[in-house]
Amino acid sequence: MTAPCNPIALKPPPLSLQTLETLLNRSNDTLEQASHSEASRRLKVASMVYSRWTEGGKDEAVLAERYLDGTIDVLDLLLCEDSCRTNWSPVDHGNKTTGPCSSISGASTLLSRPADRTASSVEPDQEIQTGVNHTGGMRAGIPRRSADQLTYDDFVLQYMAPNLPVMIQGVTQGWAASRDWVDEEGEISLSFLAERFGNAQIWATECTSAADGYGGGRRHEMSLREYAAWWKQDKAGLDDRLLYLKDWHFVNEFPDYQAYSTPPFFRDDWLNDYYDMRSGGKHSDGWHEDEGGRSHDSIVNSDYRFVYLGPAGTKTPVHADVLNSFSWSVNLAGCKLWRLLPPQHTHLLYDRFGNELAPAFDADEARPGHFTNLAAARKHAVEVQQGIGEAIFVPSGWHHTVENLEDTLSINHNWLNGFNLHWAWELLQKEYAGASAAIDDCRATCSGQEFEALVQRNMAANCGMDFRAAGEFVASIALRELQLLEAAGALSVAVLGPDSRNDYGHQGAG
Ligand SMILES: O=C(O)CCC(=O)C(=O)O
Repeated sequence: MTAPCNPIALKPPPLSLQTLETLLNRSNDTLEQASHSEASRRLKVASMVYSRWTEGGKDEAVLAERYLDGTIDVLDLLLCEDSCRTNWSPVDHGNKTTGPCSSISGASTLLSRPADRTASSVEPDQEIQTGVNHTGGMRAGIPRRSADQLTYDDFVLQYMAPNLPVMIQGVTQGWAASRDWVDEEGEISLSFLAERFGNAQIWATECTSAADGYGGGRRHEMSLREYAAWWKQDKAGLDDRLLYLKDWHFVNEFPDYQAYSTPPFFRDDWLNDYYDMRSGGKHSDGWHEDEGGRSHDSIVNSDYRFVYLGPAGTKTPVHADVLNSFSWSVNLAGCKLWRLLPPQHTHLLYDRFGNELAPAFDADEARPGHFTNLAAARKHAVEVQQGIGEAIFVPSGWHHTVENLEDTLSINHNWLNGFNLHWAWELLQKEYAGASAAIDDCRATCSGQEFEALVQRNMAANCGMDFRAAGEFVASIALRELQLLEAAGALSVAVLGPDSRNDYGHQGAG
């Protein structure tokens, strides 16, 4: 069986009227009105952003913080109005199961979430003790749901809108990657990968010791064929290094291969849609020339869709995802241990001066007087094991670590949409302030415009976007939303009022 379709072409399922009503939280609206309100809000924001962008000019100065701040605040208000601020009453999952990795003892137990927490203060499960206690007192488990029993509406209401993690089982049926990249015993088919994609250039990160920052060590550029050769040497005990292949832009590099299809839960993905629109369907090779020669560029020309491949023991250190995006990650082979901390406790991950981010939840073992708040962080964190065919939804701003407990091959995407764009914007503002402060002493030596250009360049290097890219991103998506709504006939003058259409693209709105 061939893979269902290219992940690029797929769209999320439509939300039901009932869910729209819940999101809008307008108890007086009829269902139909709720749907119209949603369409109306989307039209308004699309009109405003598009017309401002195209008629306001593309002068860097117009992209000043306040201008975009206003734009995105309104976008947030219109697209994510109540959903991000409502009190949520998540249902009791009530499905206690064991973790997926049978070869690992003491798999996590799963719990239900408590009801009536706000999105910003919501905590995962109550603390319980399990057989395994990797980092001393860490809570076990996040809800585990079966893909064929979880509706898109439930995913949105229970996890995406309140920004809570979930593990979704059974999402890889029919994937070419599950069939061809893994053998009958469930082991990674390195020979297939090396034969088929051997020339691909990848980055392998050293995870050899704690001195590497627990998985954030030196990076080596090599071909996949070379990486497969290293893997053989490693298994034969002939190479001391532990190398983790990360962030391989597989879809970008092999757009016609159709290795998998994005699970419907994760298809409302403005970030990758934007990069697809930019590339006009043509994918860059993910590389570009710069002053120092060729370097990998996942910022400007590429996308946020990745393949990860690493032997047991490889790790990813503590981080929150790029641009405060959501991520999803699916195991094709192997088992991962995830540890996640809700955003309101992020400060506990920093050293006692608030400067350095701990590389791991147990980094205080090596530096006890330095990372003094990690014991407290562990109390608020959750851990879960992820097995084959399971997709974890990692919410925005949740710092996390990943450890491959077995040889593991996985696919992951980062994504933004109306539910988390406001967090991306918050991050960009912080990055802007940081980048500005870092070169403050240059102000006297260059013009305002030169200074701004420098700040924007550093910002893009640090977090993946400058204000111009952010503006283009929001405007493109707004326009796309508008076109989709128009094509679907979801907009009518009767619903939106006679003036709404005139706003589109022609008058400076707002
Ligand atoms: O699988 C890994 O090692 C890291 C993946 C990750 O951090 C993510 O998907 O957010």
